Amino acid sequence: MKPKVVVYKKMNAGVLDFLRETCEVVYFEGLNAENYRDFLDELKEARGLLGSGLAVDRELLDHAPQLEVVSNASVGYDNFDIPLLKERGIVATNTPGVLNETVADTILGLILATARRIPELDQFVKAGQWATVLPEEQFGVDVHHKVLGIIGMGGVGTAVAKRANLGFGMPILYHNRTRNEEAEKLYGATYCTLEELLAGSDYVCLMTPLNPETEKMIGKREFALMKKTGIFINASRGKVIDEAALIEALENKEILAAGLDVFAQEPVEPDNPLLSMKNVVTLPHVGSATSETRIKMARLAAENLIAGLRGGIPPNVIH
Ligand code: 8YV
Repeated sequence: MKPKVVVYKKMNAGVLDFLRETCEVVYFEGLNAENYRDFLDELKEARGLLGSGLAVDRELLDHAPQLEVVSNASVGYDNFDIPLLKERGIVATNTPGVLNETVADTILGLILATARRIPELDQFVKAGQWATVLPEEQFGVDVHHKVLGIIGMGGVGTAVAKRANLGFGMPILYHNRTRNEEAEKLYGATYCTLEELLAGSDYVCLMTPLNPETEKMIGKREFALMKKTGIFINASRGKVIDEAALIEALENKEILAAGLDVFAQEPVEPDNPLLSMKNVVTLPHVGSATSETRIKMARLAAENLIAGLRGGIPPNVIH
C-alpha cells in the first residue's frame, strides 16, 4: 500500500505526479478557514506532510499520530518544532542550495530598488509628475563600491557576496557563526563582529535563519550602530529583527532606508507603518519565487519526503 502524504501548498503538477508514483497524495492547494478541518482529518492517517510555512507544532502533531516525515519546500524551517519532532522520531527536511542564486538576485534587486528609489520614481512617472519634481529630490545613493555587510554568510550570503563584489566592486564585511573561506578567498569578504559590520557598512543585509538565538537579534542598539546613510535589507525572517525598533530607526532618520522581503507578521498588517514610508521598499516574501526555482524546491522537497518514507536518510535531513 502506498503511504499517504498530505501536500498543503500549491505545487507544480509534474512534481505532484512524481509524488503519486510512490505515495497516495491528498492535495490542498492552500489552507484556509473552510478547508482546515478537512486538512486535520486527513492528517490522522498521513505518514508524510509537505509544504512550507505551516507551524508544525504540538497542536498540529497531535492530529497526526502516524507522521514519519515532514518536508519543507523552503530552506528556512522556523515553522518546525525541531525538539518535539526529534522526541517523536519524525524526520524533518528542507531545501537548501537550489534557491541560493534566485534569492541572491532578489536581494540585489532590493538593494538597487532602495538605493535608487526605483518604486518611488516609478510612481512619479506613472502619476504624470515627471515635470514637477526637482532633479535633486529624485537622487538616490550609489551602490557600486560601497561597503556591503552580510549577516549570515551561508549559501545565499555567498551568492550575494559574489554579485556585489565581482559585479559592483563592493567590499564585503560579514558576520557568521563560522568562517566562510569561499567568500573570503573568492570575494575578499572580511570576517568581523556584528558591531564592526553595522558601523562599517553602507548596506546591511540580513540572512540569518530564525531560531531562538537569533530572534530579535537586530534591535534598537543595532540600528543605532548603523550609519545614518545606511540601508537595511531583510530577506531572512521578520522576527530576526525587532520590527518596532526598525520603524523607530526609520522615523528618527537613524538609517536612510530599508528593503524588506519579510515581516514579523505575514501577510503584513495593512496598517503597519512601514507600508506608508517612501524610503521602504517591500516585497511579499518572494525571495525564491521564480517558476524555475520553485519547481526545483518542490522536486527536492518531494525527493526528501520519499527518501524519508522509505526509511533512508533524506538528502536534506535537518539535524
Ligand atoms: C519561502 C524562504 O519559504 O526558503 C525559504 O526559507 O523564505 C522562501 O523560499 C517560500 O517563499 C515559501 O513561502
